[in-house]
Amino acid sequence: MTTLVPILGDQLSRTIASLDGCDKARTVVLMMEVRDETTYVRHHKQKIVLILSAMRHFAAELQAQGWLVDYVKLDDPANTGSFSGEVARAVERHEIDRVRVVEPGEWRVAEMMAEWKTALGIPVEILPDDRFVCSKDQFYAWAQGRDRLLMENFYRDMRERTGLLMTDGKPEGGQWNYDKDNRNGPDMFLDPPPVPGFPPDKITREVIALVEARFGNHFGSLDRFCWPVTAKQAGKALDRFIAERLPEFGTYQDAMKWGQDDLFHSLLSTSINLGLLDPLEVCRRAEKAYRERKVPLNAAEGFIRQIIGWREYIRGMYWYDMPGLREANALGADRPLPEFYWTGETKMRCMADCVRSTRDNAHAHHIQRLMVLGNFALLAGVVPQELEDWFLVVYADAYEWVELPNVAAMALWADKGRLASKPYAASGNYINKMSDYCGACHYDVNKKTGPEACPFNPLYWHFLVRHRKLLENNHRISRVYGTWDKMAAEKRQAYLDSAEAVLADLVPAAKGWARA
Ligand code: FAD
Ligand code: DLZ
Ligand code: SF4
Repeated sequence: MTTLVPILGDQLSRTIASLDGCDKARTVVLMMEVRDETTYVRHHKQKIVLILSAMRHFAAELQAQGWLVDYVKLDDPANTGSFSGEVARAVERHEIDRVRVVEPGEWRVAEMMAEWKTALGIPVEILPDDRFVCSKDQFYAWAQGRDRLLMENFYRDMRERTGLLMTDGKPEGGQWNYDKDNRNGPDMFLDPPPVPGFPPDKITREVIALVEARFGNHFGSLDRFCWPVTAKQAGKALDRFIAERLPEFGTYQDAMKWGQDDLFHSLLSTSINLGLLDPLEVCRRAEKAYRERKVPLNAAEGFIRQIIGWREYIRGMYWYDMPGLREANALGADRPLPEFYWTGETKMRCMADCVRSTRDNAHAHHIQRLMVLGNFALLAGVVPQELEDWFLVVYADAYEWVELPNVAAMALWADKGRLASKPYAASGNYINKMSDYCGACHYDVNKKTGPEACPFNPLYWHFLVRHRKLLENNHRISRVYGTWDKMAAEKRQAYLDSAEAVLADLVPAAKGWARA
């Protein structure tokens, strides 16, 4: 009996469930670089290099451990270009009796996998992905029957279940959440320690050459590629983060600074999502640093909340709300994605800096994604599916299970508030408070209307007025309608006219950036 174990590009965990209990002498591990995965959207070049290089390194590790690995390269002339085609070929090639695989992260691939049993005519065992702290079943059990699926409630359950930052059954320090301590803007003299980079080795250089040759016209630059591509490198990145940047992580979590792409963030999402780091282990390391008094509670709690709170909740919501989430558009948004999301050519200094970091690093940190890139699209009424494609293309950590709920539900409120109780809509004032972008911007953040005004200011009111029917009874937002109603009629008209002028100036992106 020979078993085929396909391992997908984001399943690069040493403890992957599909290998557990397998006999090395009777198992063929299949890893596949396939055209369909590299092109279903036109991923940022760094994202493709990261995944293919990490796959090649992982295959070499498994081989060194004595596994028989059949590694199909992208330029293999016999490569059929799809997971299903390559699994079928491998079944023939190795006279396979059964397939054992871990469920994929994406709905799209789960649909493919569901057909394998019939197509191959042999048993196909699809195992749950136990690399998440909360299983799908546990999430469904938590979600079912609740009116509101609030992240904060889910997070408290996860703290209790994992015991992280719990003492005698109570949250450490007496509170569940220290977010109020985590809202500092950038200090003028903020000087975060550099994030460790991992210069490309021979394997990565080969992949870079392949990607330049085959995907040279995809978005993004490869010049600064230095992502961890092995578990060892990811472990080093984690060590350095815990020692050097975690202590300030909480305080400056929401800050933005021009030209400073990393601040005190961990940059560990690519490694966690690929499987190079285990999310629970990452949280335990943060807790240990707190218990040893090396980091303050607001930092450790804030960081742990991002992982066992937000990350697990987002993954649960994806499976709970699919396949409908991909079509969701509660606000009826119909504006094409503006061109500057791809070119960065805009006089809005905040937006230009976020797009630049995205192009150079295949990364932007959370508040840039949410309150600049997402917020503008929300206010302008960009079609959710166009922004979703953009986010899926441009970030090295983007897979649909994590990208889609963040974009559709958190940033665009396309799910009508199942995930976020109110839209994350903000005027220039918020960006000014949390960043140093505005001082040198072409626009004036203090001007509310007219051609010199920060575009976020009139767009904010235009958004609220457009969606009054849906939002004015939302107790978290209804107050602002009182402010609007008290404004002089001319002022209100000036806001609406200015917003219309901003919207009229938006140049739609050409087709073909995200999908061929
Ligand atoms: P840190 O700031 O150091 O946070 C620590 C960890 O917490 C991250 O590594 C990540 O694993 C986790 N985390 C924090 N917030 C979230 C969240 N909202 N959802 C899931 N995990 C979270 N994250 C992705 O991994 N892939 C995506 O495609 C993605 N798209 C996003 C789109 C939008 C519109 C928004 C608002 C957020 C998105 N995020 C996504 C979440 C978050 O922005 C990134 O995880 C984070 O910026 C990664 O950088 P970091 O590792 O330095 O994170
Ligand atoms: C994103 C991606 C890319 C670009 N290429 C590959 C690949 O060639 N082979 C592979 O196994 N995985 C790749 N991936 C990651 C997959 O898209 C991911 O595993 C599925 O979408 C499931 O989340
Ligand atoms: Fe962005 Fe407005 Fe500030 Fe300019 S003034 S950086 S557009 S928020």
